[in-house]
Amino acid sequence: MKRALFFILLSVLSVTQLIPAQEAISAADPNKQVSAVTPRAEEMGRVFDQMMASGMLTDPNLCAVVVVPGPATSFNIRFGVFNVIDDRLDVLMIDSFRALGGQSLLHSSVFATVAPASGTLTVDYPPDEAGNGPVVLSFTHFNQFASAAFNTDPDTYDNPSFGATVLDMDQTSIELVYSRDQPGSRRCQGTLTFDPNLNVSVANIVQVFPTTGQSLIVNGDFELGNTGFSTGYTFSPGNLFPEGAYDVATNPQADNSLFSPCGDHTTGTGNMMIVNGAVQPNVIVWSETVTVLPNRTYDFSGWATSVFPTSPAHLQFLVNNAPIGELQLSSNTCQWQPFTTSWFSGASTTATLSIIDLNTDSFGNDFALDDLSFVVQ
Ligand SMILES: [Ca+2]
Ligand SMILES: [Ca+2]
Ligand SMILES: [Ca+2]
Ligand SMILES: [Ca+2]
Repeated sequence: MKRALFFILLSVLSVTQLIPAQEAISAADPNKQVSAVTPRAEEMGRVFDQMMASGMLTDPNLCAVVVVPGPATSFNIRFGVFNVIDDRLDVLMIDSFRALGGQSLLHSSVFATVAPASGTLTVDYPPDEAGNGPVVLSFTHFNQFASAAFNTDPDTYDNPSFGATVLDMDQTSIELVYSRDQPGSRRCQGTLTFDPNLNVSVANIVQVFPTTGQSLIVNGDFELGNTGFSTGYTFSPGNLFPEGAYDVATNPQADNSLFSPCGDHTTGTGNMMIVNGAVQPNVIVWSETVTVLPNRTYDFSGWATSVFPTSPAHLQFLVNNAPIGELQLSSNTCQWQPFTTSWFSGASTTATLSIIDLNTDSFGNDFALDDLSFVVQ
């Protein structure tokens, strides 16, 4: 499917370019004399196949692909933008301040634009032919698998007729803003690099905000020791015979000779939170408050195991005091069980994550926690 849609991009890249009226003003600038040079769709199809085969398009954080077709010596600076993700691309910014080997290029005009199929393309900057600086474009209806194309005229500070080549554009930075009316909306960034094998400059534009795959929980693996969280339990290092007590340590049996000698979940030799379940209800075992973006889905996950076989703990997970999931531990000790549950932030800007034990038996009801994680989707 992506391949078929890529051909739509290729067709807009190949649109016959009309020489703009301003051409007479800068007739000597080869970046404005590009009507003869257009990439052939079949060549670009091969490029796309190679990109797919090389794994260039499998990054889970990939937002969009931007290409500038070669050859390296071409003065035809024609950008093709292909939106990969299910989100609306609103703004594109191009700065070539690191291009031309660090001497920098300034874009003086944008021309021969092709808007997304059912949307619009507006040149916000440069304002006219006399512009000097980055390019800022805004779009409407630039949805998943849609594409757009346009040419720019890059010049140097002191030469408004400078002929920049595709290779000169290397290190050009491209930034995208998605759904800009949404708080915490997605930002993506990439850098143009000429690939001589593909004969095209490619920028894989990947998500840089919000940060994905990174847990907001401090010390979720407990490797920093007894820090980064709050609890209603009593910290009792080396002695977990009392109910309602916990330790952060590497071996439950060292805290209570009746417990199993479990390794932690992270490495087998690291720290875990070891707990002798409380006999009062609703005592918070573990809690932490984190800052969140509104209208985002977060995954709260982690691992737990019984450390004594009798009356296993029944854990409940809460966000902002609302239960969002439970985990009934088995009586098998030292067998780490995962839990994962999702939460939608809505209007919230903070999330207080907590874990309680619904079992209040005094005999048994002993467990450990490790590798707690809270990540935005
Ligand atoms: Ca130029
Ligand atoms: Ca120029
Ligand atoms: Ca650990
Ligand atoms: Ca107990």
